[in-house]
Amino acid sequence: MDAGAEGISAPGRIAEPAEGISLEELALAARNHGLPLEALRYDVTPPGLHYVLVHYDIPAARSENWRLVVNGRVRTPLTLDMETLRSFPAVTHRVTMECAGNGRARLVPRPVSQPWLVEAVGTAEWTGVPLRLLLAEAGVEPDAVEAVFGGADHGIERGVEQDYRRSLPLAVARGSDPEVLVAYGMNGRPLPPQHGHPLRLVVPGWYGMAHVKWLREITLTDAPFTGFQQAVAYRYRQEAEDPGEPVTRIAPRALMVPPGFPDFMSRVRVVRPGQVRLEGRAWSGYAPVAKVEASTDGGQTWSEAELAPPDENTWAWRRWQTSWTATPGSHVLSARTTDAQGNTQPLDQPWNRGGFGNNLVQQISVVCLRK
Ligand SMILES: Nc1nc2c(c(=O)[nH]1)N[C@H]1C(S)=C(S)[C@@H](COP(=O)(O)O)O[C@H]1N2
Ligand SMILES: [Mo]
Repeated sequence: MDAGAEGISAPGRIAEPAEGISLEELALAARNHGLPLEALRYDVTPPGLHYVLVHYDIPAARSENWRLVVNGRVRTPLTLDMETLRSFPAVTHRVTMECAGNGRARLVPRPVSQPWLVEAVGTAEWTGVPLRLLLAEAGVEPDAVEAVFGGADHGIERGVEQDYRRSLPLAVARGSDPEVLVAYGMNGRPLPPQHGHPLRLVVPGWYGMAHVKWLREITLTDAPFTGFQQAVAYRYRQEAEDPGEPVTRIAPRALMVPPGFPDFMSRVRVVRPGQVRLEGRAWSGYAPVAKVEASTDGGQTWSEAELAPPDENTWAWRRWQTSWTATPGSHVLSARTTDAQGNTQPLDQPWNRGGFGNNLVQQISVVCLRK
């Protein structure tokens, strides 16, 4: 089987590197949407502006008759309704979520899939039950190695008919930092349909594919899960035959709010001469952000930006800012981040067949007017 691509559901379709965008990809892109980059200004992404990625259809789901089943290698299988889930101690975590395919549209050759530029990101306050509490309630058997999460959505992906399913190693599922949530709330409200109503998984620090929406089954297994979204899709591969490495945590990225105002068709940014405030957000799924640098000369020279002090939201993006004196002419602006483990962003594309984890430094073309 071929390396993973997201959301192409035509039977038998093979994700081959491509040049142009197909009508099928346009139809897929029309269902899903990114964060308008000006919304990087908000600590928590306002309703409707968080990116959305759905492989198949949003399933019919009503919270009144929703049940979450916990089964497999457990002492006591559970069937939990929403009221019972709400009776567990609730926690809220602010989490930045990013699609593993973010940045894919810039790859050459470009993998056939949802053509994200850099906008597949958002930050929300997720409320729910720590997964470790549900696992403790069910009593995990000593031979369990993974938890498999099943969503209620259904479709065909490259010839394979399936429900959306992903797994986590038991140590991650039971972890307390990051603490995995079975979430029923987003920004203080019930989950909206497109974000998994009434229940989803939230795995702070991990790329979006791990955060299973419309969650209805958690199965503890004594062997690693080999389903499509785990073993076929979402692997870093160079060659189709290559088993690849699993896509897991979010690689560091800084994004800048595009300064000035846009030219409608070229999307070039236009500014006036003088002081221009450059600001944005930076995050990493490995460790806290340690620094952000900005460049206003196409990446030749870099200077350190001012970074907001760390707070309790370890898995949420951090604000940064700096200032630039714009002079008439064309400029290329960039920002890049480095996390506390020393992970940073490349200046050359990290290509792989699925187009995952492309955290290439952002480049924004700006034209500064004469006055
Ligand atoms: N059940 C289910 N869960 C899913 C998906 C899906 O198609 N079905 N898409 C995944 C992917 S690839 C991403 S990037 C995130 C997107 O979450 P959001 O739409 O809430 O931003 O959900 C993940 N969870
Ligand atoms: Mo994704």
